[in-house]
Amino acid sequence: MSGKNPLFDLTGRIALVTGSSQGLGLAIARGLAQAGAAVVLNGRDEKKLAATADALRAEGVKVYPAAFDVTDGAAGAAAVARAEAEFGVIDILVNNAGIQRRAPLAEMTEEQWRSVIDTNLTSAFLVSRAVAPRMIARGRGKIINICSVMSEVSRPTIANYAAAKGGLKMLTRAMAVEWAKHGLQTNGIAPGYFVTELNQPLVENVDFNKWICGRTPAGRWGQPHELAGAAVFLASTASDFVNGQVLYVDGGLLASL
Ligand code: GCO
Repeated sequence: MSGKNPLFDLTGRIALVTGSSQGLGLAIARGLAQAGAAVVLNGRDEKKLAATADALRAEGVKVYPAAFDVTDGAAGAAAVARAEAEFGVIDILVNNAGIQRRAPLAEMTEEQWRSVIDTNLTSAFLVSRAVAPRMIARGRGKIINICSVMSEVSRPTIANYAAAKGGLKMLTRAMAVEWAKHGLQTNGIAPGYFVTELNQPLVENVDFNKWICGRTPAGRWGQPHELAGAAVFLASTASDFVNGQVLYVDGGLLASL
């Protein structure tokens, strides 16, 4: 028996992961690469993206850095066209890009609201609109939207983020409903609380850290690499009849009152 289970083998596949110069996006990109995929990395900062691409190449990963702003539809479409011409047609799209702009709702500025909605929700529409037509023409493709436990619940100061992630859960279902007949599978992964750059202020807050470890049945924060398995599953043949679903990787948080 060969080492790789063909159900989860991504050899020969190309994956675009938005927001993959660090954090969960980088962990997902690395996990897909370890399953055999070549990876198109994305971020807005070209230097940071180049450094991440070099680090992955040093691990033997075939990488193509594509620096573009995921909230700019025209720039994203051009970048996708360039990546597909120079690197190869995208088989797997992971809409991961996301930011946080925490503020009490009554004090939240329009910029704090719009920037989170644009980056965390609208970007998935824009990048998927750039990638899906060729997946549809080919009769196959995998789209994975990185939702959140905040697709189901919220907490004070993140109304913009929760609204965006709730919308991303429904966009996932809408994509599945329209594109399944073309051979595409669109699903979501919803992380609980993971140790990332975006959450570092929370990890370092003694009271918040204690609350999360008590609120999460696993009694701890997730580590980015712990998201890779769900991504490989939803990117592979193993999930060819899974559509419109959101897989919660949250240490049991949403199962618990
Ligand atoms: C927060 C956190 C969360 C997590 C994650 C949970 O401020 O509560 O940033 O939003 O990042 O989204 O899934």
